[in-house]
Amino acid sequence: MRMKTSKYLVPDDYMADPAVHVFNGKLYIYPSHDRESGIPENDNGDHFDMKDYHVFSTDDIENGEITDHGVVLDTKDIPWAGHQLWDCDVACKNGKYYMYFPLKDKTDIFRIGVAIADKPEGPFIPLPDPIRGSYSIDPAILEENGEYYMYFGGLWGGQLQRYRDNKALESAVFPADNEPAIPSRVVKLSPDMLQFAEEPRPVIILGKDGKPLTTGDNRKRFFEASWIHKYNGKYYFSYSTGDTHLLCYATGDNPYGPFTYQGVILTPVVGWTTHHAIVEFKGKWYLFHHDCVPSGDITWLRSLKVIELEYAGDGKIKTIEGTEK
Ligand code: FUB
Repeated sequence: MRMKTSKYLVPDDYMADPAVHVFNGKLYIYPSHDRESGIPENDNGDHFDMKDYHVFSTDDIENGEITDHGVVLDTKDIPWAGHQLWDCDVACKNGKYYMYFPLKDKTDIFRIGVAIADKPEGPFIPLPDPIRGSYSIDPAILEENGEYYMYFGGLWGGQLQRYRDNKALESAVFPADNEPAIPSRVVKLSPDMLQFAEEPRPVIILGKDGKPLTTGDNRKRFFEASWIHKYNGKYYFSYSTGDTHLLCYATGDNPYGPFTYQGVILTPVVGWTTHHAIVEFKGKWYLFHHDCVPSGDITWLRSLKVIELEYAGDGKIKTIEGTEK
């Protein structure tokens, strides 16, 4: 039976930005933990002022209980913390679990930190410093043949427009509408999982004409919320278009890309942000995401959802409606 309508996973709290993985046969969900901070809404996302993470797990996403493992990392325990604990992801290597999280440091610059656990449900112990050379937000990890790759970056409040060639600019630069759009980044992690093994590279998304998407392609180009999964030997790089509120995807033949734009996964939801994870569990594919229906469209109080995701015979993802009738 197909789960045709989406369902809310944590009805009694606000959770967003799901990263989802199967570890030891169970599904683990790593969301951001939204809260009311009283900070007014602005284009910089200051109203997203989260302080901690919970982990959730289940054996049966369609009918089973969702276990809340409680607070597994708190900014008060992160030595370099400023504020704003945004979207994280978790990877497993040699029985250890590594959480990658974006957080503003004490000078209001987003960096990506690492915290380590012995179990997928944590608790996660943070390292004293962020990853050297890290910047911006929204890390997502791909494991491929024993190598681990991090995709990251986000515009506006995510600060990606302040960097070019991995160097900080004097001030933010947004390319003109006819210039290549600002890309997400991808970088291989060091064997100990704690640092970048190389300089981050741009994730190039090509249009059907074989040319990189431009800033003006704002219903297709990357904005934030990178995710990566494999299906039938292809790499599916998916992301939010931010100010046009779509989840889109592009496919490629290797983790570094280039990727070719394919289409829309999810049309706009209630709320400004849209963010997701795609994962296979017990033979079915699922889209995890969030919306602001339960909070009455308070854009910084988001609720976790899941719905089954389907591929057409040609490997295309069937578009899902963000607002169900
Ligand atoms: O949760 C804060 C930010 O909102 C995330 O980092 C973005 O992807 C967007 O969902």
